Amino acid sequence: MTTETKSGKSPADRAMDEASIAIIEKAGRDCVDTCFSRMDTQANQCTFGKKGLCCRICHMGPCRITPKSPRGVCGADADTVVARNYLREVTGGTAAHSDHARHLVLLLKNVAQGHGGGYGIKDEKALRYTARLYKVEEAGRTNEAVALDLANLFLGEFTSQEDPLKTLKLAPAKRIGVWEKQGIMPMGVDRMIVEAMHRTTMGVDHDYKNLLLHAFRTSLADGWGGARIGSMVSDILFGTPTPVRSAANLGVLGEKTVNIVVHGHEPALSDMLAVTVNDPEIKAYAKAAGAEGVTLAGLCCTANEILMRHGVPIAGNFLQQELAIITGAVEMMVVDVQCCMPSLPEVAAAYHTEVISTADIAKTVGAAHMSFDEHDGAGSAKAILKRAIDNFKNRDPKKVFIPKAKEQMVAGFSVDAIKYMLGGTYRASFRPLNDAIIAGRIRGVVGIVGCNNPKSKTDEYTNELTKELIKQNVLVLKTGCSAIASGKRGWLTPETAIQFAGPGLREVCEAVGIPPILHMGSCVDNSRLLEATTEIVMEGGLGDDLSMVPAVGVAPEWMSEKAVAIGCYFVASGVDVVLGHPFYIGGSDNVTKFMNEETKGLFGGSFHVCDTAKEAAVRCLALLDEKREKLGINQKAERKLLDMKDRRGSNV
Ligand code: SF4
Ligand code: MSK
Repeated sequence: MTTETKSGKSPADRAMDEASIAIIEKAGRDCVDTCFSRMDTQANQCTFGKKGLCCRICHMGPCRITPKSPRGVCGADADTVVARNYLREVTGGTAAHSDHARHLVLLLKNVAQGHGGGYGIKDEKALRYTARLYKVEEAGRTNEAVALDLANLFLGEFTSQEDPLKTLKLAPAKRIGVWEKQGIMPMGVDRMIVEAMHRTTMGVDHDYKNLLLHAFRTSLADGWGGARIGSMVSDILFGTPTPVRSAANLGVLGEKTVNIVVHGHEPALSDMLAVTVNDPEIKAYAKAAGAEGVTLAGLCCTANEILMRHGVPIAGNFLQQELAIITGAVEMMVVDVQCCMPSLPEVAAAYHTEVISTADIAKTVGAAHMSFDEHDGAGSAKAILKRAIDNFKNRDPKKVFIPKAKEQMVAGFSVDAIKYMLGGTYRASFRPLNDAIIAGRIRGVVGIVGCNNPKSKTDEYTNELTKELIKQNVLVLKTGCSAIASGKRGWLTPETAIQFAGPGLREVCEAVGIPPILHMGSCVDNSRLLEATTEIVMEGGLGDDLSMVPAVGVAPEWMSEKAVAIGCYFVASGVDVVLGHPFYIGGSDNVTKFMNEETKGLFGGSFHVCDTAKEAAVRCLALLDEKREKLGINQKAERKLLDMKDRRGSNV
């Protein structure tokens, strides 16, 4: 039984977009529970949990820290308990991104050894460029030989016990110096994760600062390790994204086609589905089943991966996963890993939708499991597509309502693509962007990333902040569900958002033909934001470290442990991060002070919590202006020709 009205909130209070509002209303009529109604039944969420003050690390507890009982049974105080809980969150997020990346590295190794099961090296240029970054010999060698060396090197990034990650060397030299000085150079990803779990078990690390420094070290193993490797290997295997037109929101589902929605994060299966869906055999199979064809659409970051490489349309972001099923028009939802709600089979039971899990590490009660065999990717993809087509006959037209909402969008702005857009084939570089920032036409760059969360109105904060920032001549880079929020709003085409952009930003965007809001990928691709900031440093004229660039990160409506890890690696990289709601650290003043103030002195960036989009916009602009002031470019300057010394600006 639905509880949509228990909190007194109407569907229009839950989401910004008409499609979501209409389907939340339909959920009420169909008596189907969603995360929105369950948010109401969870109304009084645990205040100890929110403050990070509940410890269940050993079985003398669980202990709750209060003014009357300021220490757990073992003697742990609020600082220790809060810091330990926090480090475990960062570890969870790092593990998620990194396991995703490891999976792709193993696929690359299989491809290199000749048993790639239909996968191959799609982007030779990316392979050879990446090999050169890591000083892997590539000239005169076959793609397979280079790929094997690279895959083995990447596997070493997970297992290295004593040596720091090689991927850290992709950062500016000055930043590496900061990490060395603060003692947070991470060794192998796996070692960092194991060490974090060891440190936080009962009776080990009790010093909150020591615990938090390891949180930053672990997060670097994510952003400058697992996540960065994940993006690089994806580009090699599936192609480096280039701008591509597509559409977003539930209106992408077809009335007369078989609708298959892929959801999760890993691109291996979804990429194969995106290719196989065009196989004449599948098209004929769909026709024979009485459908006009097959519509493949995506949700969350799996969506972003195949959107950027194949132009596959987006059905929605995180909070629309249940809503897609409630349209009654989805034959199959294929899930892999991360952000897939365990409620999906229960929602699907009210319709004809089949939920299919595909990763052996991620099963859900009520979902059918079709283990994805990477050694026969095309075969697995075909079996999944045919099963979905077989289900078309079970669609009940009386239960179907597909909202019209569908906005056009352009995505696929990898760092390479941005360079090309800015400078053209022969002069691809970030120079025009740096010059525009120096001249004040662009005030700075803000990366808006992360999820949505039923605690607040879906996409509202993200979209309001985005609009305000582009008005103020800030170039906005986006990933994950936040990027999809802009797509659903219709703001990801060069023609649309430009009408809100300030004059300087508009001039630059019109000159190079880019939108003022750039969709840069999935949540693993937040590493692309660090890559872009590094390119700005290397181009010269805006300081010799990431902390000097007028750049800020924002996670407005975040919900995942992965967002906690991402925030940490941005701050450890010297980039200030604005959060739309705080971490679970409010139970310790010392931890809060460390995270929100002391990190600035250690890394050059810190966390800021802003409850509203308006407040966040003001804070972002102040942070950008502070950086501009330090660089001496806060006055609108005449265009300055830079000499070679200026241009180098970096020790990379
Ligand atoms: Fe309680 Fe200490 Fe055990 Fe935590 S580790 S549950 S604070 S006794
Ligand atoms: S999917 S981590 S809800 S961005 Fe990457 Fe979206 Fe957040 Fe999942």
